[in-house]
Amino acid sequence: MSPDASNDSLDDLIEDENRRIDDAQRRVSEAREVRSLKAEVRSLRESNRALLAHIEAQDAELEASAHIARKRPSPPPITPVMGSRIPESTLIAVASDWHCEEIVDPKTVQGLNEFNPDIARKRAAQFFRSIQRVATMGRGHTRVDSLVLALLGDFMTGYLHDENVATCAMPPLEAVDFVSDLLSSGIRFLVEHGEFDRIVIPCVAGNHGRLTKRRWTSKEAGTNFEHLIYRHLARLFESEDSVEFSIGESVFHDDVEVYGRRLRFTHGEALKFGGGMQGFYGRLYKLHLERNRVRPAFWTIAGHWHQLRQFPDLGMVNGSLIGTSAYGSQFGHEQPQQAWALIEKSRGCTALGPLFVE
Ligand SMILES: [Mn+2]
Repeated sequence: MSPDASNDSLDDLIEDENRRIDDAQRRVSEAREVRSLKAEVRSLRESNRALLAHIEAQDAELEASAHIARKRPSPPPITPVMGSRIPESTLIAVASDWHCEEIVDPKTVQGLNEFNPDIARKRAAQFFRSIQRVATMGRGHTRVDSLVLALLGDFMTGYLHDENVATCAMPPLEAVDFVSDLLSSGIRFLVEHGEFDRIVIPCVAGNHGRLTKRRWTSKEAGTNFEHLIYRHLARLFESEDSVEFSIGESVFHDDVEVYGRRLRFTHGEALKFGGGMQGFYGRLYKLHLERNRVRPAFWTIAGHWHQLRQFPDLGMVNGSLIGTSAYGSQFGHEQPQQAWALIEKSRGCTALGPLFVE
């Protein structure tokens, strides 16, 4: 072996040895790294567990405070109003368009109605009973010591149209007597059973009781049978302290004031149909505004149209006692009914509705 050759193999040996040393060193450092990584993972797992436990504790706390927020303090108890703090109201009842002596044959109105003096007597009695029922209902929430019973005309049919000679069960003077009886027994019933301190009765005549071909508006009191009925009733109840008649001699009567609110009463022919689709609200509103220029009123209350319409901000149009008749059926059908309303001292109108007569 030449010296060169032996040097070469020595070099190789050294090189191999160095490589082994390097390998060993690398494995040692790798092992160290693995150990340190494992330690890191352990520590991260530990802190993760701690964080999860912390979140869980916070969730429980949040839930508890939300529960407290939901639990509001309970509202104070509602106590009943005592004695003088109960509000005071006046009941308004409207009677008109009874046509007491007229006969309605069911055949002439598709069987929708039947009317004759006997039915008139029953419906009139029911009208007054309904006033008592509504007063009792109102007294559940307000004091009702006063009644305004408006008599707005057409209690009789008379011989106004030629055909009325055939459709009336009795001539006009007998009708005057009949109507007087129905109204006086009703007012007597209210005096005895209505529990009112005051019964104020404003009266206006209808178009049917007139003796003249057209209404003599300047001589109403002397040319309309219904004025005779009202004056007769006023004399009958003269000694009754709770009953006050107020008989106007104009077709408009607006002298009844309820807690400072003036009520205007009229039979209602002045509610002219102005065309279009305005309905009764528009017709009544127009009349109300026109009359308010002369003498302001809170409400305008009318009859004549045999159709009950009630407007808390404006007034009322009354229904009828006769119900649908052959003449009236050209305007539509409505069950016999009259109107009532409650006017509360501080609030104005608080309730209104129909007085059923059947
Ligand atoms: Mn009329």
